[in-house]
Amino acid sequence: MWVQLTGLAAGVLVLASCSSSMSPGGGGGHSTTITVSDNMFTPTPDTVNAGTVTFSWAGSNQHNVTWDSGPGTLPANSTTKTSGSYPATLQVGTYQYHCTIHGSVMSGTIVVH
Ligand SMILES: [Cu+2]
Repeated sequence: MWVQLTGLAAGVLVLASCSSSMSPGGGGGHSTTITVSDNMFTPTPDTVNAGTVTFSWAGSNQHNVTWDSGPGTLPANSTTKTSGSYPATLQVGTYQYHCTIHGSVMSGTIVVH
């Protein structure tokens, strides 16, 4: 019983520390699915565990995901398209990316840990 309670408390602490690191209304999140819409990525900044994130196109205009910086070899950039999805496998570190059509106004950050 004590072990179970301790495990539960640890889980709550992890969740609490994660959400408290976000500024109020900053639009950050914890999702392995990032929406590509006109003209923004959601959520950003995004904080996830190492592994695969999937970008999912939801807007009506053409967009792409082009990596600017990150740890190790960057994933291949997505194609430019209006629908569909694109998976990227990420390692621990901070990634910066943007859409080359819309430039810095359509950019994002993913923190992987
Ligand atoms: Cu775009």
